[in-house]
Formats: sequence, structure tokens, C-alpha cells
Amino acid sequence: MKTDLSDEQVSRYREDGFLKIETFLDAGELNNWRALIDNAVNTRDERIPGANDDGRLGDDYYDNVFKQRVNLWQTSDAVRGLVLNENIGRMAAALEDVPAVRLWHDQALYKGPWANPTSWHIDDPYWSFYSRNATTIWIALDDTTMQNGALYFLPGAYKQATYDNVLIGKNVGALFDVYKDWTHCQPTCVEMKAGDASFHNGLTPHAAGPNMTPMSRRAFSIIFMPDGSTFNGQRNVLPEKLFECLSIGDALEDDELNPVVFQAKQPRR
Ligand SMILES: O=C(O)CCC(=O)C(=O)O
Ligand SMILES: [Fe+2]
Repeated sequence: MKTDLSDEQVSRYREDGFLKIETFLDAGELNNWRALIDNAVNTRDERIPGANDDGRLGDDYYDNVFKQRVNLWQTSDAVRGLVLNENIGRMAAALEDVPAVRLWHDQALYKGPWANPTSWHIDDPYWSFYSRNATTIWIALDDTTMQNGALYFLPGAYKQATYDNVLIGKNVGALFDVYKDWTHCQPTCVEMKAGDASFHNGLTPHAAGPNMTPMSRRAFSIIFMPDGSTFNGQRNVLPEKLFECLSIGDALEDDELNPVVFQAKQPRR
């Protein structure tokens, strides 16, 4: 696994709000990730464990944007071993310049044959905390191209993004009705080989094209939040029990649900 980051990669990420990492997984690792994640997806019916589904499962359109299975680490010990990887957490912390990161959630995003595009959106406004320093690693388990649903990003736009947003719905460009200043920005399409990955900041606007092929485009992502992030009142993927006892402003620091994945060593005194 290629988990070292050069200074140049860090500065590019901070400028653009996203970064591609070629051959993040080598061929053997890729085979292993594919097998373990496929197995976890195939044995999971619920979209999110604990069933705060917002009616998304069973929605004809959204079901055909991708097959989304959230928090596979909670239902598969094998996936848990992939997700709770300190070296990936260290990358997230370095890119975002934070001392420690917790897992927000993981998810498989499998765009099946002839899948709908993923409309332009921003991630962090959906989540249960607001932070300008959350980040997602998105790992391509298949080659991703303009034909089968590669990701698109708006370079630099995360710096202007607020928490205004749209749902991932049928209108691919609805986000641009909210952020009129971005209407003329040129997006970057990031095609990948299987095993490549990208990081994107939680406020980076992004999208993916439709899958115009008869094969699946499989991807797996892991979302990291800075340690110390606080509850903003939104349920998102929180289990009902925890949601009901949280107050706005409480730290999201349940080690069972949002474990620390990386923590920088404290400087010696
Ligand atoms: O895989 C996709 O189509 C979209 C990915 C995405 O929105 C994300 O990882 O935040
Ligand atoms: Fe997203």
C-alpha cells in the first residue's frame, strides 16, 4: 500500500481539494480488497446498519446511482481490518493538517451496468458534524473511466463552499443553482486504474458520470473526521440510540462507533 505522501502531493491537495494516488494498492492487495469487500456487500441487505435509510433504498432512481452499503466494517471483521488502518489515517491527518482522525463511516459504492450518474454534491453537509477538515479516500476496485463513472471534481472550490447543498437527485447540476459562482468552473475528471485512489475534502464539490458499460464500477471509500468534531443535530448514519442522547455541540467520540484511526504522537516534554 502506497501510504507515503510527498510535500508536493500535500500542497496539491490543499490547493485543489482532491488528490489522485496512483497504485495505492498493488495487485495482490487489490485482489484481497476486492474479495473482502465483494463478500461484505453481498451479505448485507440494509444500506445502513440500524436502518436510518431516509427512504433511499427502494428509490428507483437512487438505487440505480450505485449500490451503496455503509459501515461494512461493522458487519465484516475482514473489512474492519482494512478500514482501521493507521497508515491511511495518517495520510488523512497529514492532508488535513490535524493531529488525529476518527472514522466517520466507510461505504461501498458499486455503480452497476447502465447506472445513473452521481449528481454534483458536497459531502460534509450530509454528515452529523460540520468541519472544513474532513476527508474521504475513494479507492477504485475497477478501472474507472469517462465511460463507466469516473469521479469529477471542481478544483479549488472547497475553499468557497458553505454547508448549503442538494441531495443526490435526478438533476445532475442542481448544485450549481445553489452555488451560482461555480457555473463556469471547469471540472477535472479523474480516471483511475483499479487500485488507484483519490482523497477529496468534505467540502469539495464532486460528481460521477453514468455507467455506459455492461460491467460494474466498484469503489470503496473511507471517511475521516478530525478528532474533536462535534454533533450538529443531523442524524445521517448515527444509530437511533446514540442520536437520541446527543445534544448539539457534543463531541462525536464514541470509540465503538467512531474509533480513532490515527493519532500523532504527543511531543515529549
Ligand atoms: O462513487 C461515486 O459515484 C460517488 C462518490 C462520492 O460521492 C463520494 O465518495 O463522496
Ligand atoms: Fe460524495
